[in-house]
Amino acid sequence: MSPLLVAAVTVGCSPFDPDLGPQPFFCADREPRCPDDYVCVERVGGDNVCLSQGVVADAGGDANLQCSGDTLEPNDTIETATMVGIPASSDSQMFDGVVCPKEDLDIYRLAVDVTGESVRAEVNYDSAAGPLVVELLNSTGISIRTGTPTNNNPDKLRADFANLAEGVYYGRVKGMGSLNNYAITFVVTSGALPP
Ligand SMILES: [Ca+2]
Ligand SMILES: [Ca+2]
Repeated sequence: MSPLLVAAVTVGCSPFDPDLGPQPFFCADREPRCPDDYVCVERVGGDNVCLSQGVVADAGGDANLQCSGDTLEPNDTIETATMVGIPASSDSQMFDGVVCPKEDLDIYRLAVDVTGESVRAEVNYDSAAGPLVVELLNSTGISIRTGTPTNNNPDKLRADFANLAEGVYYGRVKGMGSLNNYAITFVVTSGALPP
């Protein structure tokens, strides 16, 4: 085999090259909606496409591109927080979120109805696309717990707080300078938090 042919085969078949190119392609219906290093965005006209993070980051002033794959926006402040309404039939509620743009904050409001209940905010995501931080905040927006990897799994972060006083609390998700999709599940229970 000639050296030229070896080089061509090596480049063409590398399993370690995640670059799928800059052309948009449709997002999946479920998480993860896009491959690593791509983010799902809504285009004017209404379809949702995966774009490379580099393209999205460079498109801040482009009116044709919105970070609106996250239908929960705006939720960047405790005043505009996404409401968590845990159904009576269940102790938990899940949301699909997107950190986009990089400075995005996603804040969720939940209530502890009875002193002594325990709360969990669990984020599942692909940490390889960029780390996320999940926190529980008190009623004034002060962080009272930061999520940590669960069972050494960096893609599953949990912020647990047992025996909280009755009142309003918030969950907050933010990135560390990158865009990412995630799923967040809130648990409010009078019993023990599930393992
Ligand atoms: Ca968001
Ligand atoms: Ca937000």
